[in-house]
Amino acid sequence: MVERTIVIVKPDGVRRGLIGEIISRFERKGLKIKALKMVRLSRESAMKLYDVHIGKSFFNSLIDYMSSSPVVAMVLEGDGAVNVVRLMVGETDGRRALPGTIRGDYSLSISENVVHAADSAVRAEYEISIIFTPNELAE
Ligand code: FUP
Repeated sequence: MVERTIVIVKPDGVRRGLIGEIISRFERKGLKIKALKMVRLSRESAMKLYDVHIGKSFFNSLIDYMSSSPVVAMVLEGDGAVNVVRLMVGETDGRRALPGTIRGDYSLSISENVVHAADSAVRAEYEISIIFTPNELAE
């Protein structure tokens, strides 16, 4: 089923010059880029994005980090896009993520793990609406 999902190149990925590498992987896989932008997330947007983690020990540092410098957000479309992208991103902890995945190849950290990707189609639509305006998503 054709789905869309959202990927965010996190502040560490942008700072380390990995934007092009990450976009290339998704393009080579055959996913279509439907929207793309660089933006510095407000604390409010970061909190909405990670609302499922409110109250956890790492929540405040996660919000500080995600709003610390620009990120690159993109909407990707393709057959089974949500799951395909999660597989390409790898496990949360870069030390456990398999080689060949983005986190497995570029991260040694659980907090600075290069990319975010939505974990369901419903969640993807919610997260897309936090970052992109309807106009930016127009065909
Ligand atoms: P993921 O869906 O793989 O991005 O992982 P989670 O939703 O579990 O976590 C979201 C983000 O919270 C991680 F990318 C980094 C941060 N986090 C921590 O800093 N420490 C933790 O123990 C778990 C998550």
